[in-house]
Amino acid sequence: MAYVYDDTNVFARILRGEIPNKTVLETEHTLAFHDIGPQAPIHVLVIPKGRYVTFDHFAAEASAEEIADFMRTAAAVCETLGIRPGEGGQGYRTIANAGTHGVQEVPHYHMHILGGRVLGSMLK
Ligand code: DGP
Repeated sequence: MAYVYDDTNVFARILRGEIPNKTVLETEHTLAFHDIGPQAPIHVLVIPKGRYVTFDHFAAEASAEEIADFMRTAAAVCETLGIRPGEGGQGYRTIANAGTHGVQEVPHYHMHILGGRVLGSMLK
């Protein structure tokens, strides 16, 4: 099934400059900004600038350059915000929700980076 990207979604509007954001890092292919409703002291969203709906869509159709840029920008966010474990920081969690069961609200692929406190143990 081919994904249909909705250009009216809120992250598309952020990328077009129609909605302001608190940017942490920006590159040619990637934007990282603070979540509007933080679930932890640090809650950053990392999004590709390309039109991808979910993680699997991004992995299947983005170029190797876009994917590498996305991953390295996400890692650079952890470095910039001082949350890398063992580097003076105390760690973080990455999450990517997809679809109905993943409870994805915004249909533009994004990685959540959460940190700044001990996080709940949803996976344990
Ligand atoms: P998800 O459920 O994984 O699709 O998470 C979407 C996240 O997007 C949610 O944590 C809140 C955040 N969000 C929604 N609208 C805005 C916005 O206008 N600005 C920012 N910075 N974040 C937003």
